[in-house]
Amino acid sequence: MTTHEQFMLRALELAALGRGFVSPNPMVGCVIVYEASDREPRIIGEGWHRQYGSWHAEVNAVQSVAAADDALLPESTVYVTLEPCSHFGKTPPCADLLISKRVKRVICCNDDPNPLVAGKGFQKLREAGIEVITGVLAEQGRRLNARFFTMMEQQRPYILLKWAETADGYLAGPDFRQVQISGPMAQRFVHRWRTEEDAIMVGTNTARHDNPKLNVRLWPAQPGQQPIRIVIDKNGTLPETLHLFDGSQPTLIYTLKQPQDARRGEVIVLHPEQDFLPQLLADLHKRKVQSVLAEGGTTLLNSLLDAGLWDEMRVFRSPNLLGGGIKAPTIQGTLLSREPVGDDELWTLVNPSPL
Ligand code: AOF
Ligand code: ZN
Repeated sequence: MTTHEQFMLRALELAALGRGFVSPNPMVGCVIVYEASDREPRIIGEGWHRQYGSWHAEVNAVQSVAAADDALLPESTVYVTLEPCSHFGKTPPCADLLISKRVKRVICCNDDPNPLVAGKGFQKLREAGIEVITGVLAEQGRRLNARFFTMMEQQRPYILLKWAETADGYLAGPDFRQVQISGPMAQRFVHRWRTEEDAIMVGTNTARHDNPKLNVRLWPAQPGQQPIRIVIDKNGTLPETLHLFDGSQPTLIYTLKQPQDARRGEVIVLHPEQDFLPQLLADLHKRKVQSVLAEGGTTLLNSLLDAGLWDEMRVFRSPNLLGGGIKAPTIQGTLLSREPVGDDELWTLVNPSPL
């Protein structure tokens, strides 16, 4: 591993501390390294984007530099996981800050795909005489911000499919009979994931037969970390008494027919003559929903798989047998990891070719 990669790895580590707090912004980390010619490089500042709407990583890193080290900035390299911004958003441009501090060099993983930035940050820095290197640990940077890149490049949220299946490949009993397939540890994992994504989605059968609450209970959720609930109810026939319609969390109901009942939630009526899922995803994009965890059932999961509208798959495989029932979707994609979670095994795969 090169020196650049080592410092960038630290910046990526810092960036990840923003997980669950910065969406729809990217997670960004920054490390400032002073390089005296006769000594080992030394970190003099670190920071990350901690909260949506708040200071960017570069600002926090510059702020963290001790007053005594301020004079070292013109001989320092700034490692930042994403191209410094060039626009006036919720905060002034980070590129301007780095220019005003007269840093020597800026090294990044990725260019910012946000059309407001998209190369203009680098251009500003270069025009000010600052050396710019990009593409260091680019893969890791894209993976870390897969949600942000998907939103910016594909104009839709990042889609995670999640299910639990038995060793013989079933995810529910016959007639949608609900059976607990994965163990308690796996359930805690799912609740943590709910804090990490913007929204959770279920299809009509799951809403009707499981009556899920789709909130975070088995993991400590910070304020603002309860996800939006999304339910598909094409015919508008789900009972208004479902937990999903209790008004306890923001809930989006996608339908083709305005339901005539007292359910609580925002109803979005889509056009019947156009494909349902692309319309739903376009609407979520408009709402700046950056990621969706699809938790079932098979109809929804298979529709997303068939349309190629998925990015990541997380499957708990339990050692138990069911002997019959509803078949789980086919596991596919590039395997990232297989790890034991309690008695289950968690398979994580990514779509090698999102549309
Ligand atoms: C950076 N450093 O740490 C982050 C950046 O609304 P704002 O002002 O917070 O701007 C959000 C946009 O800024 C976001 O879409 C992305 O393009 C960039 N995020 N840029 O230089 C950071 N979080
Ligand atoms: Zn910025």
